[in-house]
Amino acid sequence: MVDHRISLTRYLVEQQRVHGHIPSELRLLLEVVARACKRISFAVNKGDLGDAMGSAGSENVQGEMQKKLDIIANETLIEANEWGGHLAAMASEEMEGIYIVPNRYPQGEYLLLFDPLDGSSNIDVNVSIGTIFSVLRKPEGHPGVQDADFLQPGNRQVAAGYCVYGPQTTLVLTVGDGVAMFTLDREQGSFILTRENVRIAEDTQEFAINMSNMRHWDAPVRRYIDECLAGAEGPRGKNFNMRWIASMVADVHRILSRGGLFMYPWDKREPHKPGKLRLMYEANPMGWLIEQAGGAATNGRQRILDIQPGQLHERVSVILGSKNEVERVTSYHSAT
Ligand code: P6P
Repeated sequence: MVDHRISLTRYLVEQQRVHGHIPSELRLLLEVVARACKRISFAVNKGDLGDAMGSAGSENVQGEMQKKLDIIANETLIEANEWGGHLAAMASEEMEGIYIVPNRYPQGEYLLLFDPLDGSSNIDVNVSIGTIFSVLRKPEGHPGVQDADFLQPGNRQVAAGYCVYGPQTTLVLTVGDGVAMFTLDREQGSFILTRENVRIAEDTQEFAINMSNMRHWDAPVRRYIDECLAGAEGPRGKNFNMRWIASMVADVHRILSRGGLFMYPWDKREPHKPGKLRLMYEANPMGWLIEQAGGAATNGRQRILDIQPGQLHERVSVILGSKNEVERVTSYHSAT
């Protein structure tokens, strides 16, 4: 039987050849990233049958305890991408500084940023986790690559996506022409197009936030959640549902699949930090995907993709998802 399904490879070739959306170097980069995600998926899916579970006994640059799979995922992405000639450098949540492609390999024109395994506190309890990635062009006009080359706003991304390791392994991608989803066919070992032109409804009755932080929130967030909790008898005139997976990839995948609002806002616990999540390799790629699907993403006051980064690992307050709800929360901030 002829397989009429469209593979990731064919989708990317058509984005390159038919739509002219991506050059061949970027197509090759995305195929390598997808192959790396496939390998990470196989390591994650082994669970206790492999020897990759549990803590690595080390801390990452963020001072967070590393899981063995955090390190394996990071190394998998580095090794898969360093030799291909399409990248100048990489940056990762698991590494302090940038990783410049070694001189023994040709240097390319792209920069790859990633959170190699987001939500890794969920690994040991078998809850969905994922890899988040973002691609920028290396600025021209100077040889080599510098840290500052990475400090570009999210509106300069040329590709962004994630791979969620859940009941299915699904790669979700945008190159600026909408959002497409590819499910891993484990029998053939290839990602198959299962959804494209993904759209998020502008309204929702489902929000995602860690409610245990309620007493630490700023007034606009507190007002929004209180109104949701007041339900049909309250000012919103409708009931709301709540979800919190504590894995951004899984929460965002649900929102891309059925709408919703995700918030990890600034709070009083560490007032000097603008938020918990990272701008460059979490909020920017997720924000672009959400916008490409018709949603919105702000830090409460500004479009996330317009934020000019000052540091590679800087954090940001994140409010993203169904457009009308993001605009409502953002309006509550501007009212203060
Ligand atoms: P909390 C995972 O550690 C993560 O970075 C995101 O994936 C997730 O949304 C958030 O932190 C969960 O944070 O404070 O609820 O454990």
